[in-house]
Amino acid sequence: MENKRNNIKVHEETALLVSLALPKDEIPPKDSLAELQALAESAGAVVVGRIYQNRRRPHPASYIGRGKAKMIAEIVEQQEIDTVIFDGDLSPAQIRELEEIIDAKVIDRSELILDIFATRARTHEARLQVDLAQMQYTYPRLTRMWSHLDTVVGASAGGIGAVGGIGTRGTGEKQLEIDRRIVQKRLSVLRKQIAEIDRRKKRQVRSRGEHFTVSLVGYTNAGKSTLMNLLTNSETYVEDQLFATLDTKTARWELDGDLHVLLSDTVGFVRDLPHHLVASFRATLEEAIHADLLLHVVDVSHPWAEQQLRAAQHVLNEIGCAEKDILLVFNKIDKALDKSNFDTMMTLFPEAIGISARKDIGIEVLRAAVIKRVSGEKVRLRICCSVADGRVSSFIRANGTVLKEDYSDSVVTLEVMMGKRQLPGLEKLRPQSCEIIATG
Ligand SMILES: Nc1nc2c(ncn2[C@@H]2O[C@H](COP(=O)(O)OP(=O)(O)OP(=O)(O)O)[C@@H](O)[C@H]2O)c(=O)[nH]1
Ligand SMILES: [Mg+2]
Repeated sequence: MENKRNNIKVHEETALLVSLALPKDEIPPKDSLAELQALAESAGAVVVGRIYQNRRRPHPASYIGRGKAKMIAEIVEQQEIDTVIFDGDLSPAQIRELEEIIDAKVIDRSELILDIFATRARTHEARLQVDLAQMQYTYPRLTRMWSHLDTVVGASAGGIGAVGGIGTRGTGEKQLEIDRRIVQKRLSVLRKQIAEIDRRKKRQVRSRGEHFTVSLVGYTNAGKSTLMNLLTNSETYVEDQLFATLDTKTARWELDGDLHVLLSDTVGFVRDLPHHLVASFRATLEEAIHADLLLHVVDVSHPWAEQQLRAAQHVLNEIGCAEKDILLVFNKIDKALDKSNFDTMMTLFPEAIGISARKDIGIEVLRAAVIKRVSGEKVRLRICCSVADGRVSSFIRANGTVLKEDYSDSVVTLEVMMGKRQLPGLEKLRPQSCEIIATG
């Protein structure tokens, strides 16, 4: 039997989507399937149909009921469908059972996401991370494939004829052991390479120590790259497609006068992101983990904006960003047609800043909020410097508000309101004296 899982080529594939409606579902299956369809299309598949089944819980052996599986098998045969994608996580045993009934490749949502990452990963680093995630995820399933090989080899040993060819001869068990060892070895090589990248990335992030760093995070397709492009005049890939961005990009965002931050665009999050993928994308997410401030971008025009926001929060918690300073940014307000949905979101999250990255709306409010975070708590300072010292006075004028100035001989005494975080920058310029006279 040809093993269809060996060669996952999603391009130009026809796909049938299957969803199980369970009582505990947070999102109705219709909407969950709409997302699965967007994911499948992102992977290059052509979706030819959707099938639902209501059940109290998944069937332990075949996920959906056997009768439904047989019905799917008929549709697959009639319409020559290549792939059946299940909107949930299937166990290796369930996949085996389903592939016995249905003559098509059977994959689940996690595998589909892994596949998108595999086709989209451009840099060496992203490829390694996807490789590792795929190997870890498919490992239990590979064991299943090999147990199938086992029986073939076992049969050949029993005299039916040599079936497997080079590499599959010998006892099945030995073969299984050898293949397991190959996978283990590859996994350990990948882990080492990724650990090295991790270290390099950490050094890189540390070297940005004196810059204030801001990361764009949020659900896939929320508009992070569009916002990045608008703020930094760069040209990051923007597409109405899930997981358009897989690699981190960093650029300078000029805030005001001398004030700037380093802004990073990151990979988007999705509901139930495969766990291995989160783990191996830690290096890519390193920017987010170490950023001084996160801008959590939400597509507020989306009917499931709140669920997407919470799913992204869940991933942020998982990568250790729960305690971070996070600004909520509600994007696509130009499109938020469902006013009641938008109003509910604003009631739930009154601190959120509404913007449109595409139409350049609300950016000044966002900029002001970021400036406030960068500058930190305001302090009132008394600074003395030489009148001839142009560097000190231009720093003060760029980063603070001058309240009073007194000139006597060649010395100027200024009273200034300035963000606390600007103090180290000021001290580096060595004014004659600088004291805090009030805070807040
Ligand atoms: N109407 C409207 N569309 C927007 C806005 N911002 C982004 N979009 C569109 O939303 C889609 C996704 O935008 P991206 O910037 O690629 O989203 P992303 O968050 O970077 O997505 P991933 O990289 O896939 O995680 C594109 O078609 C954008 O043109 C906006 O303010 N209004
Ligand atoms: Mg993007």
